[in-house]
Amino acid sequence: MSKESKESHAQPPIKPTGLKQKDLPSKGVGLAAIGSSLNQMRKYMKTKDALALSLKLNQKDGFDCPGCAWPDPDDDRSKIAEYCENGIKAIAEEATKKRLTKEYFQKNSVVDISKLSNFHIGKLGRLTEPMLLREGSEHYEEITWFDAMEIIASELKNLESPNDAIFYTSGRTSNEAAFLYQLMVRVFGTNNLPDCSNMCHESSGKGLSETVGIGKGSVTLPDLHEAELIIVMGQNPGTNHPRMLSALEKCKENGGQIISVNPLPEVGLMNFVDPQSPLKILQGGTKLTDLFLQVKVNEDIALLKVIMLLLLEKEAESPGKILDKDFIKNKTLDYEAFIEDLKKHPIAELIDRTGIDRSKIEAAVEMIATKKKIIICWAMGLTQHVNGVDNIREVVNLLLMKGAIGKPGAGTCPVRGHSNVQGDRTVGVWDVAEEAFMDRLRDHFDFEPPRDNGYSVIDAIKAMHDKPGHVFFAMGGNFISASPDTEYTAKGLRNCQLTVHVSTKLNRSHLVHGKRALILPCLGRTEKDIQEEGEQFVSVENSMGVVHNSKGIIEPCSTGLRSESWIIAKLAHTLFGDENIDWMKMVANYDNIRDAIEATVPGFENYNERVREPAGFYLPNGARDGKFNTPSGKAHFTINKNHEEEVPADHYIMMTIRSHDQYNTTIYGLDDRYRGIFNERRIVMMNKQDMHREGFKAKDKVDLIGTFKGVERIAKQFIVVPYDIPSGNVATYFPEANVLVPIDSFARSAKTPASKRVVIRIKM
Ligand SMILES: Nc1nc2c(c(=O)[nH]1)N[C@H]1C(S)=C(S)[C@@H](COP(=O)(O)OP(=O)(O)OC[C@H]3O[C@@H](n4cnc5c(=O)[nH]c(N)nc54)[C@H](O)[C@@H]3O)O[C@H]1N2
Ligand SMILES: Nc1nc2c(c(=O)[nH]1)N[C@H]1C(S)=C(S)[C@@H](COP(=O)(O)OP(=O)(O)OC[C@H]3O[C@@H](n4cnc5c(=O)[nH]c(N)nc54)[C@H](O)[C@@H]3O)O[C@H]1N2
Ligand SMILES: [Mo]
Repeated sequence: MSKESKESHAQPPIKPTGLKQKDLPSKGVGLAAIGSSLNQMRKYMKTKDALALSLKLNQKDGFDCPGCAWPDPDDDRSKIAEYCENGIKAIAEEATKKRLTKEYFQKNSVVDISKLSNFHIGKLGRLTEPMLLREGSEHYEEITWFDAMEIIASELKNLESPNDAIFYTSGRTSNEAAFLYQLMVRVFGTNNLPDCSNMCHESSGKGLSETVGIGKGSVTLPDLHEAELIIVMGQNPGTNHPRMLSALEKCKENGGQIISVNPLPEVGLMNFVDPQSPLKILQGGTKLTDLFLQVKVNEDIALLKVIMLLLLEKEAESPGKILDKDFIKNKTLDYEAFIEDLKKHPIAELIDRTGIDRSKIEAAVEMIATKKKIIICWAMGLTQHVNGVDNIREVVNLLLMKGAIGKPGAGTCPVRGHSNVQGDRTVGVWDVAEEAFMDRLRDHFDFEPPRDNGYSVIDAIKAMHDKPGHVFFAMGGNFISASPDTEYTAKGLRNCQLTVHVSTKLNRSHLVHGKRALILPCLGRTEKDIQEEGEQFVSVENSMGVVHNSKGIIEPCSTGLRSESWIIAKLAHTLFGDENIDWMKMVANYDNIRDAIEATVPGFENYNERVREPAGFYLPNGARDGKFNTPSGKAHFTINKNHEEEVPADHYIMMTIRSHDQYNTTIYGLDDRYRGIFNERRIVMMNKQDMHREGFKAKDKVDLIGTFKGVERIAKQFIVVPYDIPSGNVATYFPEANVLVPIDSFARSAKTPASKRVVIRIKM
């Protein structure tokens, strides 16, 4: 074996690109953002497509942005689209004019391609035809759809047990494709349905279901507009959910206030210039954050406990004025036990842990004490911790004390990531075999679904790592780069008998493959989808539980593409024929799939009719209406603990975050404009005092070494960037630093990888 082929090629290669650091900009969005997105469109798209798409983005008769899951306004939408810089980048990435054809694969071996950066791989263009990597071959080659289906079906049938197959889903898949997919998987006989949600908001789903009886957020967009106070925790909306800034701005215009809780002063969240308002651009924009609490990484529980203790003190001073005692009495359980535990925590110790001045926390308490309509928004900064579920339950405790859930302007707001990650779960993509849903599938389709829980992402990786011979099938996504512990996961994928990816673009997961590998190119959101009974639309669910339609408008980039739904139906047909289920009829007209969803998933009554309403429809949400669907019928106070693992001397807590120019593992560009970091991704943001203590200068090259449970993991050659980050904490970008996220470090009970708290030391 050559030296080269021993390398795993699973990590992005180390190629310095020339870091430049500038001062932080004073505000987010505005003209620079418009410039940046026009640039992307001009560079990568055909003008005709760019124009057509930008006019239909997030419009009622248009297509759903493949970027984030932020909702569209129910009524008036601005015309140049519900505009967003990063939405435009997502579209430019998908609707690129570049094509990646079989000739490229003939010229370049898998190892050659894996030496390119993720940025470069993404820029190769759209996949155009199914490709096969034969056993022992170094090049992908063209294959027909028919032969591809035969290979997958025969490998699946050869498995000893259906549980040796793993079916991953990323969150761009439509409701229709997701439903058909989970149905095929369950007819095949397994619940091995890991999804990107396992790495994302699983902690939210778990924490919320236990406490308020629904695993989704409770608020709507109008609630944000009318809230008196919004607390944004562990989220960077300026980059990841830019349209959320308009909602925050509306809240401020209506007299609301905003507190943000984050180890970093995220510029987009501090000040905002609405790109749709020329007047506001001239005026310099809106100050969004009223109070910034610069919490140390993973000390949110300590902060919330101080806030709740200080609220108790205030309530004692003015009984009945601060807490909602009626709500607590009538709608909740376990308040006394919760308070008893809370009072055991010494305030001074908690404050010390947070790293925040007492006066600032008191200012926050003052704001919270006097408000009734409070919303707490959060994202990965809270969920990706060993105590991720505890974080969410602690957020709920605070809202329950204030009676701030189940009424207008108040509630929980986990801000989802992928544009249909919430919908995929709603229609059954879940490793958990929920009894009622399995019963409904059985009754409607006349088969016996498997009743054991399947693998989540962590379980799936371990199973592939420990035992050769699995079939790994991915509906979208980039498993090798998104998963924790890159080298460990790579061994798992390489152990597989067959790896299959349904994808729009080439990514590293196609290059870290099983004995055989297939790439199946599919239509993106932006493209027309024509099936036997004519042109189809799909539907998606946004972060606030609104289901609406999305219809592609440009011509598919190649005649070799198929829709995700067609690919699943064809595979299911190849596997099972059409004895119980007429798969090809289901996919001939997506109304048939929606009818099946209506018959098996609660909340989808008259689906086909309501999904054609211009703004879609809201799914039922008990917590929103103040009805808690827990076994007791009440909301639960809970006792939550932080993760108490010691940080050894001279070690740091590292969070892995997104830059402004990426969509998860897709790298749009090399800049992180709002953080003043340009032209380099392999960087580590460090507090200046820590740098001084270590003897590091700006731009020094260091190695990052994880030491979890005595096992060393190394990420080489990161460039030191002095940054406004709490001492003891550092930040790197995902996926470059994923190699350091230990496979065994994940949220208790939710198994979300703890990618926001990785203990490392730093060596020059
Ligand atoms: N343009 C763009 N949009 C996206 C994505 C993208 O990659 N690019 N990804 C999509 C997806 S799948 C998701 S899940 C979302 C992710 O959206 P975010 O969760 O906003 O993304 P991250 O970059 O992971 O940011 C986490 C934030 O939490 C902070 N943080 C880290 N640790 C802690 C902590 O312990 N406590 C607190 N309070 N804060 C902490 C970080 O400083 C950072 O500001 O965005 C979605 N939208
Ligand atoms: N260290 C660290 N790791 C993380 C995170 C973190 O914050 N830190 N975040 C985690 C989170 S929140 C998430 S959600 C996961 C994301 O994990 P994934 O969802 O697996 O990753 P993506 O990068 O979003 O997937 C991008 C690929 O999807 C394919 N694709 C794009 N559009 C479509 C489409 O319409 N159909 C199909 N079939 N394919 C398409 C393209 O081939 C593209 O290369 O990563 C997780 N990993
Ligand atoms: Mo996510």
